[in-house]
Amino acid sequence: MTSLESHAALRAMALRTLQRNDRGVFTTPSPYQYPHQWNWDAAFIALGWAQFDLTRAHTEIRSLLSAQWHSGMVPHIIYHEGASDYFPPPEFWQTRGLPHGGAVLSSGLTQPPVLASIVRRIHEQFRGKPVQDSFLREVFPKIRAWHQWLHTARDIDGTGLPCLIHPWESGTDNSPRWLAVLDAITPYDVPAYTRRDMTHVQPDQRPRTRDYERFVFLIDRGRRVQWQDASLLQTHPFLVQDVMFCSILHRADRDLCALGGEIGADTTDIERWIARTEEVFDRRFWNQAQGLYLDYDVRAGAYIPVNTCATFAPLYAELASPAQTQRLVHEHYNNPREYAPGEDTKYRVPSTSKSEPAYAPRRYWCGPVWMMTNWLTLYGLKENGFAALADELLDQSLRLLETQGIREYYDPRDGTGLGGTEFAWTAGLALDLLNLAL
Ligand code: 2M8
Repeated sequence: MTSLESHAALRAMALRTLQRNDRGVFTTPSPYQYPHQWNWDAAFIALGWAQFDLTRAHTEIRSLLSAQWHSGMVPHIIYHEGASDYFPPPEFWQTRGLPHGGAVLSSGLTQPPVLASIVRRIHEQFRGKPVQDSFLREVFPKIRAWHQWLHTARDIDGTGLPCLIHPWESGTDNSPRWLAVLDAITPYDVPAYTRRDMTHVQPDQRPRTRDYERFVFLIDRGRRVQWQDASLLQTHPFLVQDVMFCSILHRADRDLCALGGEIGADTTDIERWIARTEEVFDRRFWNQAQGLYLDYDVRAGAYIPVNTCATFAPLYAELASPAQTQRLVHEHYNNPREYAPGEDTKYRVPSTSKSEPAYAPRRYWCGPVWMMTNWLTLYGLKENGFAALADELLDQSLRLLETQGIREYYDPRDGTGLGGTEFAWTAGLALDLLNLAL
């Protein structure tokens, strides 16, 4: 097959995957494992839909925002169709009827706010179309309210860098960067529950039992304080500032500011968030000795000394200086003991550095390659002058998709497709990557 033919085949497969997961007003991440709407998945899925059907892309985003809480939070799981065999079911969160909650059944957590950046990408493609222009006017204030909530209700130290209250908010659930923080927590009074996440995926690829127990414990602590932001900041046992989340938010703030400019909105508050993040980001996250960005454990008042691919996210946010960029690329991204292919791996970017004791090439966020983090890293490289490295990552990503199918994640050693099949955000990302390959 020529590359043109294989790209056309991938495009068709990506569309079939979106259609397979289409529930009319929202798209499931995968037909079996995740039968509801997820926040950042929905954004990437909308980007995919936009390549075929702009109205369907708008519907995806409208459905997501229809679950926005009165506080401004946009939740991480939205149960448009009620319960399923997924754990946790909607009632488990105890979010129904909360005065600061939303109109649609949802979790009590949020997820990385990539939405503004995706709306901007879609807008750039369809600017000038009346449906797109009115869509932008409709969603802009809602996304701004979400960002405002993140920069204020989740701000514990005046930096405006939001705190996360659960590893699920990072989207990288069982990443080794959270393991020591979780280990320091002793769960008690954990409600009875039955895991369902291993029905469709092998247990050795999923989070460990002890981590899952803490995931459930943290949900229980959240619901006991009715998910009130002030109480969570004061008492919640898990409180971290995440390099990747804050990078995604910063990029999204900048994209939102540009979108606000297009519709003549007042963007003073957004400009303030942008300036504040630029001022505090390095102080909070940069580790000069290691040449890495590290997450921060707010409860312990300490850096989390774990090297994962989250360290490349500031490139995507354009928060890294030229000197920091050089160190990230030469000491880490190109290092065969960490992220570069070598004797032990063929594919970039392992989600956890190969040098980490917790690196596990098949276990969920502990090592496998994810299209979402490849996408982020690719744009980071491209926009910081590393065109050849970005092209190489694009080629590798397309090869994985074309040879292994549209999977949830991939083994960096030989590329084997793993986790959920027919994975919708992977399809959305594949379609965006194909645009880059044109
Ligand atoms: C995974 O997270 C959910 C919990 O939110 C799970 O494991 O059950 C993560 O990969 C997350 O980033 C993703 O949004 C979600 C759906 O694809 O699955």
